[in-house]
Formats: sequence, C-alpha cells, structure tokens
Amino acid sequence: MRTDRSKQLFDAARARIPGGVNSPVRAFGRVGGQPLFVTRAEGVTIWDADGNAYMDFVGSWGPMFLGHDHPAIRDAVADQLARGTSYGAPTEAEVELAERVCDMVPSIDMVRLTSSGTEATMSALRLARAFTGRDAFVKFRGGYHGHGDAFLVEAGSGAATLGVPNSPGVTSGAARDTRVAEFNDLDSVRALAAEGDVAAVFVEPVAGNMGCVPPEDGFLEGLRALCDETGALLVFDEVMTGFRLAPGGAQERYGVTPDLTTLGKIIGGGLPVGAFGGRADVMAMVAPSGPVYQAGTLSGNPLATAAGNAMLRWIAEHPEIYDHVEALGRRMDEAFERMIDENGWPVTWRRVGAMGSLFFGPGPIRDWPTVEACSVDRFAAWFSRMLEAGFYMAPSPFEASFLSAAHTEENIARFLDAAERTLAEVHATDRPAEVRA
Ligand code: HOZ
Repeated sequence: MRTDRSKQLFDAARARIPGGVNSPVRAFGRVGGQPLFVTRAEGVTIWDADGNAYMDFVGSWGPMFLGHDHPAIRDAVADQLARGTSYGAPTEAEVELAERVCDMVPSIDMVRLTSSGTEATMSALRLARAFTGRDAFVKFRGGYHGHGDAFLVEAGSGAATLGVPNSPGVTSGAARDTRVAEFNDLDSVRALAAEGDVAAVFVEPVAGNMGCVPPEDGFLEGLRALCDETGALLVFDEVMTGFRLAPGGAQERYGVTPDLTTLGKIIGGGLPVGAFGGRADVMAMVAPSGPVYQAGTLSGNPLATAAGNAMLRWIAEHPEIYDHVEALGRRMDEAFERMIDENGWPVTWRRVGAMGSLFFGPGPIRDWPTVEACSVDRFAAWFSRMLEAGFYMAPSPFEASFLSAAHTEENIARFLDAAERTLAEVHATDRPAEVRA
C-alpha cells in the first residue's frame, strides 16, 4: 500500500484544518495510521490519492446504500445541475421528497428538510420542548445525535473516539436538561422520567454510534409505553437506520411508532440533506405555520433533493435490495459465528440489516458499558490489517460499518476470508502487550 501522496495531503491539511479533517472520526484517531484521502468512488470501490483501491464498508457513513456513483442518482443530479444549484425558494422537487418521506416512513405526517442530521435533531428537540412545554430530555449513553450542544453529553461516535463524550464549550446551562439513561435498560429511563419535566426521549432505535447495538426485545415498545404514560415525545433518530433497515426504517422493522423522527444520510443520496418529521399536530408548530423557529438557506436545496428523490424512488421501486443485503448479512453472521466458535476469539459480531460491527470483547454487547469494555487496541490492529488487505471498515470501534446493495456474494466471500485471516493474526502474533503477558 503506497501512502506518499496521502501523507503529503495530511500534512498540508493539518496546517489549515483542525486535525487535518472536517469531521473528527475521519482522522483515524483511534486506529492510528494515515487517513484516507479519497479521489474517486464507484460501486463498492474507493480509491485513495496514492491509487490504492479498497472495498468500501463505510459508504460515506451510510448514504451510499446503492453503492457509489449510482446512475440513477448521478443522472438526477446532472439534470438539476444544468438548471441551477440553489434558489433559496420553494421547488417541486422538495414537495416530491416530502411526499415520498411521508409515504415511506409510517409515523411521518409532515416533514421539514434540513441540510444535515445535526440540524434535524437540534430542531426536533426544540420542537419537542415547545410542544410539551417541558425542558428536560432523555438520551442514551453512547448515543449520538449530531453535535448540537444539548446532545454532547455522554455522546458516542467521534466524541467517544476522541474521549470527549462531554465536549468543552458546552455550557452547563445547555447540558443541564440532558438526562442520560443506559441503552436497553428501561428502568434507567423510568428513573429519569420519574424526575418529571421530560419533553422527549431521543433514541437511535438501533444504536449505531457506539458500534451497532440492536435493541433488545421490548425495549423500543417499553419506551413507547413510557412516553405515553408521561406525555413525553418519543423521538427516533433514524439518521443511520432510516431507509436502511427497511423502506420505512427501524420503526417499520420493529413496528414501534415514534412521535417524531430525524433523518439524514440516505435521504440525501450522498448530498447534504437531513429532515425531521412526525405527527401533524406536533409539526404544525414549526415556523411559519407555528411559532417554533427553524430555517436554512440550503434547506431543500435542489441538487440535494434531486439526489434524495432519485434514491428514494429507486428504493421504493426495488424492494428486493433489502433481501439482497439481508442475505449478505446472514452470510456474515454465520461466518463470524463459525470462526469465533472454532477459534475461541473474544470477539462479538452484531448486525441488523445493512449495518454491523465487530466488537473485540466476548460480549454480550448490549449498551455503552459493554462496548467500552472491549479492546480498542485489538480493534485498531484488525482495522489496520483489513485496510492493508484492501477493505475499508469504519475507522473507529464506536461506529457501524455498512453494507450496500452494490456488494455481491463474491465481495462478501473475499471480505470474510480477509477478516478470518486478520482476526487470526490479531489474536496470535500481534496481540497487544496487555494480553500477551
Ligand atoms: N458522524 C459520523 C459517523 N457517525 C461521521 C461523519 C464523518 O466523519 O463524515
């Protein structure tokens, strides 16, 4: 693997961009080594600035559900490009995208488009507070809902990667009303709800920012019941799971209906789009139909909505892609189960649909404490070997990796061969010092 140009670029980047990246996880902080500087992507392959090719399991952190450079999305964006890139005025395409989202996602009667998932969650929190007249909200340890101040408390994703789950710069005032429960632990939520004044419970229905951690039976249903009892709004952060776990996201897959949903990633088909939506009576409070202020010059941007419409149209017309990724995922489940059984490696594979993570601990993996107990060093050693072998996994133990509809059986067979070989290496010659002793 050549890295000369990437090293030069990283040096140049660090001089002008904090940490050399525009989003922290990309810096490979928890896995060492050299971040990828990407020049091109097609299907399941990305190429770096040194000409190395990798099979991509990051998929731009989720949006590339159809693979890179999908013709339907490329054509839609090219068509719009010829007609202008931003108007700051309403368009037919944003009406179409809103209608598609409401048709596909069971709980959404009305939706507001934003430019990122972070904007969507910040706005949903403001709305939940306004609707209920309450200040506090509950989130989960290791849960990540973008970088709005109130959410940067015990946060996962890049915040966990950098060891700053509570970011400096978040005032005590902004964090005062954030209450933190344990994922998959209804009692912890009940205890916080009992303190009163809870406007909302924010949850990633399948946690994706502490690695992929599925909800246990009854957890999401229990949150729904608790919110009904207390009058708090249930907010599903489906930025990762939306359109990925089913056309209607995790709420369709698990049959639990939230009051509000936040979306991002896939809804933009690779361009910057987020959204929040839900019950009509709640959404009616958003300006200008109601008093809760929320705005954005690039919200509903025509290039982004063109890509989003093309993506959602494709998904709606090709439901077979969900069976395809599920079949690939099951093949991964069976292979990891076999290799872990045969070798006794202290490793746990967790997957739901097209998202999954390998944890370097014996499990069970069910919440932040069980994730945190896993070996970051072994994860880093495995990640580096996989990268060297040409497979680009999420570069942090606190992220999910993603399958796309473009992955093939043959891709997964090659991936599993490499994973077994590199896992054997990590658990043999290159074991970290603390486990060699
Ligand atoms: N928040 C993203 C992962 N959960 C990372 C975004 C990025 O680095 O591009």
